[in-house]
Amino acid sequence: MRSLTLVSSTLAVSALAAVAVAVTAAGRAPVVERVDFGKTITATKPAYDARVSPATDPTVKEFVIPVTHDTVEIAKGVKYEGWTFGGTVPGPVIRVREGDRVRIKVVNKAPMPHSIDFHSARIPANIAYRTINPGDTVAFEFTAKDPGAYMVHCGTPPVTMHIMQGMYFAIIVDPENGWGTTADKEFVLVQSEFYTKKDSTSGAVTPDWQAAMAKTASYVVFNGRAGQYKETPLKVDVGDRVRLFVVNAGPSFNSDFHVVGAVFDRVYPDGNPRHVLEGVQTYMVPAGGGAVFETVFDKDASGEGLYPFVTHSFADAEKGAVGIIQVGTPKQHTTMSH
Ligand SMILES: [Cu+2]
Repeated sequence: MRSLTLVSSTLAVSALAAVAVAVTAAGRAPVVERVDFGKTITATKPAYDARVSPATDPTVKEFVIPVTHDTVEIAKGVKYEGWTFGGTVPGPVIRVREGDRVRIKVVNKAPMPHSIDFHSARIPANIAYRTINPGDTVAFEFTAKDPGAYMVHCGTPPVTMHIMQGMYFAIIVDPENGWGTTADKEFVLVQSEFYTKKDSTSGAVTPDWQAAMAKTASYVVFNGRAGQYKETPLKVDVGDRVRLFVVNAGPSFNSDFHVVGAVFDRVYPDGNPRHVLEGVQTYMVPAGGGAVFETVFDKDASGEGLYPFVTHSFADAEKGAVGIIQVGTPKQHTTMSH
């Protein structure tokens, strides 16, 4: 009887609490959006989906991010045992607005310790970015105070290894008052390097630590796979203003980002509109940095056609850091120089 009373009291308290929440929700309380990246998986076939949706209205955004060890394809037909956020390399894109409260919960489903480091957060690193043991979780929150295109990565030593294994993704913080222009198409491109060797007996492609320390990359890629956007171009229409969020995960190279046949009418270093540059051919994104690039594929200028995007450090482009923006439906596909 006594325990029954206790249960009833608890239920009563719960009911009151539920009402309180309902009243608050009807007032000015922010609506909370929750995304579980264990369930919402970024498409990687035929290519990592580089398109990015606008930020949603809720001012509190919660993200659950599983850490897993998964097989990924880093070049055509090259399978690799990667370490991931959300099962893909890069991990999922997070997009919020300046001023949003961002709640992060990372669940380590991998067999070894990992961690997470948000470049967009101002937060004590020893608490938020602490080691997460297998089966453990870490949860923290921050207010996205600084607009930009940021890197997120695992910071567990040796960090070079955790990044070259695939543990990174982009977070976009939209400026409170928007970007000042209206983009017709928006894409995220994360540049990174893989350092690999082939096991002589099994034939498996495995990490090459010596190559990583010597900075002799096997592949330099956009969005986790060498050359994928040559086969599956980013498609836009004639007249479109295109906004590219470029994040460079490294672990060690710069990205000298350039679009062949276009000039950027705006570049925002770090993705902050207060930094605006105008009329830019190539802009360097450092390892661990990001930038926002805009150009318009005008009818009487850079209209219908194919426009390769590259790192203009061309030895790196040769290793896979090249893709194509297809504007309209051009007839000729085979005679480009890049
Ligand atoms: Cu890690």
